[in-house]
Amino acid sequence: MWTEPQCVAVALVLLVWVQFGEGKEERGRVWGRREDGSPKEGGRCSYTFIVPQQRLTGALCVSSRVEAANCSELAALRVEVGRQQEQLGRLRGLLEQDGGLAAEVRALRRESGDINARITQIYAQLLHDLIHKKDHALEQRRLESLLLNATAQVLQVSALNEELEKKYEALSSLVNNQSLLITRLEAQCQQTHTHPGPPQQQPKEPQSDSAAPGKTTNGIRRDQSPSLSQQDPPATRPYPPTDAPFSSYPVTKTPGPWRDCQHALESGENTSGIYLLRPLNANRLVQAWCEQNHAQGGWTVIQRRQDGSVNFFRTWDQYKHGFGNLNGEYWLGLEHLYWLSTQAEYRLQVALEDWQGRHVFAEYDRFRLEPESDWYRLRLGQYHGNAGDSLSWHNNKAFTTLDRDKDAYTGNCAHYQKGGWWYHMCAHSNLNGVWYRGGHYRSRYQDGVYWAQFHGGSYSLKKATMMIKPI
Ligand SMILES: [Ca+2]
Repeated sequence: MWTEPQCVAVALVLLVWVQFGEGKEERGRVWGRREDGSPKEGGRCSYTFIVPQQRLTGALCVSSRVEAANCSELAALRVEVGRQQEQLGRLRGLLEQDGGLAAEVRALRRESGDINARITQIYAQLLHDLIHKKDHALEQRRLESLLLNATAQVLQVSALNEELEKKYEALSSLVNNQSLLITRLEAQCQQTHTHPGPPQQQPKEPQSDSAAPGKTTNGIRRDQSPSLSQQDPPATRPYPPTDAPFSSYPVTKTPGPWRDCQHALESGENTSGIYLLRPLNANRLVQAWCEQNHAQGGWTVIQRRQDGSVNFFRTWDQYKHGFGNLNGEYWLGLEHLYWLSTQAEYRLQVALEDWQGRHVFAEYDRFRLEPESDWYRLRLGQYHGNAGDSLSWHNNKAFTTLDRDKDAYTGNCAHYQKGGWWYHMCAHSNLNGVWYRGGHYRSRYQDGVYWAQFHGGSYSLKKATMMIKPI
């Protein structure tokens, strides 16, 4: 059992613990100690100390002799308290520093927030620009699509225009032929009923024809071969009819058909005019103009330009079968040319006339065409003449028309030069171009009737004739 002084000491210590348990600085007094901590027998000792909470936990032993406690312990306690106050001061300093750091962190956070807001704004701007560019690309694609559609429509209209032009030309040719036929019929009627003289524009009609006026009709079949006519009615003739674009202008000679104009000449037909021909091995008839008075005669005219009355901007099929008017401008036809030029060896003469009346010619000692399977490729011999050689460059070249491109150029030469020819890339000559009046012409393309060695490519000739004759 504790004695009374022991109980008092315990109560005193507990009181101190209760009052200073929170670690606060307090002052108190203990009986038996002086103010400076030195022992004072029978008196009281004042003290100053801090009692940390942790230091007062656990069992507490107090000496039963309070009076025996000396002030040296109190001084040690004071030193300890002073040391702890210093630590507390340092801690306060650190706390103030922490407060400064916290303010700095808050400022940094605000700044970071501003930067984030700015980044969000820039991102939104970039997104907007991106969407705008995408819209621009879509608009561009839409415009391109519109342009393509417009181009396709232009091409369609162009094709339609070409088709209409072809129909117009065919109708014009038909009307022209009809007019010639009417004129011829009127002349023949006048000759039969009033004037027994030679017919108008009929070059040296043979006596046999004038002696039998009833037979001089416009029917080419009746004119060409009376014997055939007597044996077979026209509808059952073994020969196919000639091509539609040609006129039914009556042939000037009664016998025939001939292999070519040289054959007709050798048969005594020495008058220039329209003759009916049938090449060897060819089951076809063809009408052609025979030039029997030029350069010893016997020339079969295969092409002629003289007044621009016929459009030569034609299709492959038309160039194949021929077109135009036999007594004017015409193209004999590639298929006929092929059959004619392969039955014997031929030479070609190109006769040209400019707008000052100057005549020149170019002659090639061989002329032949390959069949259609080889695009009527041109085979030429040696040149001589005074026009200049503007066709040898086209030797061994295929024929090209606006609808069949066989030339070496990336585009279609016939499209630019407006006529079929044996184009290379493209031409030193083109006698099937546009007939311009007056010589020098202005055009976007070199599309006149020209022979480069004679007046160059921008001079459209007044007259051009291509004709062949056996060697
Ligand atoms: Ca081409």
